[in-house]
Amino acid sequence: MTTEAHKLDATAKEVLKTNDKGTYTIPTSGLYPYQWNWDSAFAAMGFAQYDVDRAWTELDTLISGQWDNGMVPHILFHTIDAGYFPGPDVWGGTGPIPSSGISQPPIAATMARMVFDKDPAMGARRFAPLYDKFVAWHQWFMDWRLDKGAVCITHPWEAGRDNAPDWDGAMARLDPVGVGDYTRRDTSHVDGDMRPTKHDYDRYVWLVQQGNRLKWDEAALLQQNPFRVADPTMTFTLLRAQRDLKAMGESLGRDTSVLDKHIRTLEAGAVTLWNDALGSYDSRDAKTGEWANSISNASFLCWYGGIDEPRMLDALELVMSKVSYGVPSFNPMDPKFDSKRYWRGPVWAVMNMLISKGMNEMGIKQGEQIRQSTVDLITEQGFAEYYDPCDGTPAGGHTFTWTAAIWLGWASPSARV
Ligand code: 9WN
Repeated sequence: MTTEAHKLDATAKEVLKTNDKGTYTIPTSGLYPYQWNWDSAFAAMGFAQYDVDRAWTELDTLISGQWDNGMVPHILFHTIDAGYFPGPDVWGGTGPIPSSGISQPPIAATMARMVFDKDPAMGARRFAPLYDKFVAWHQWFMDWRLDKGAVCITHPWEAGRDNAPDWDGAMARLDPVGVGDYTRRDTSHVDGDMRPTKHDYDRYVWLVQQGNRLKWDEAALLQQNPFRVADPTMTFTLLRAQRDLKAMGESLGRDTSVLDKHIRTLEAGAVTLWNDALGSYDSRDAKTGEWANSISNASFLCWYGGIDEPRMLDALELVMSKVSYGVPSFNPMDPKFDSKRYWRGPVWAVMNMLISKGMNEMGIKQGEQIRQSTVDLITEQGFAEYYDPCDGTPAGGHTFTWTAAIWLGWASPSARV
């Protein structure tokens, strides 16, 4: 391993240490001062490179926020911080810990399996009490979020790809009447040009207010929430998570037959996200049936979900050929592409890992190209939240947990031994 890689390993551990609150990790101070669901799962995978026990603690804390209906929230507000909006009072979450009222891409079972494999004896002991809780969380998606077997989001934040063009149609149809005045905090931490617009925020906040008003009753939300989009992020990550949960369940000697059924349902759901005219997996508005016509980085999660779709290789080659650092979060040939604005163009190390991991497992050589691009970005630009895919400029928050975790657990040469 090179001296530079050694140094980056040390810096990445420092980033995790800086953001470590003892039993959970924040994404970065200031901009995101709480525990986020998928960020935490990535953090566990990073910790597992040098402290497997701490990795399990991260997952324990995440699952300790689980609601009675099985949902594991996207944010846990452990201690109140006025620097983030919307906080727990706006959300009105009904779980054991103040929280948001929606979930996030369910990658935690997959990350738990990576942690499990680091020390199978400890894994069996630490995961045994979590197994049923993961089954219940995944069941909540199956009960409340399916459309033709594909997994829907009920708020753009649920997919973790907040302002992706995938939701533009559904967002335009929302009328955020009565949203009232509010003060954004995100734009006091980072440049507003790198963040979602006011048009988006009015609708994000309105959807939160609506959920709070309905006490996050999923049956009522199913009737009344005008936003419901079936999305490749959720569908492929849940499909993958069910497979990993099944593998861990089997090693614990549990009956996993219900997971087999879910896997079949989700595989059929994934087929309904294929947009033939676009030649790509796409998001579909569950209210109108309309395609988003979006080739996003989530479209390339098919391999991670266990589905080999050779036509996605053509799409990948095309988008990669238009940028210096892949994988861009949105098609660079589309007029809506914006290289600096969050999920409308920038490249994200976390998505790269999921895409590449899936490809590598299927023996698809382009997966290594994506890993190398991620190594270059982190080596040249450090541990940013995301990067401009055209010139690599770091964007959003800095000293970022998930990028450090991706380095330690996947991109670094030390992760490969
Ligand atoms: C809202 C923490 C989170 C990530 C999301 C990312 C961003 C939050 C925000 O930050 O979303 O959940 O306030 O912008 O889009 O994927 O989990 O890093």
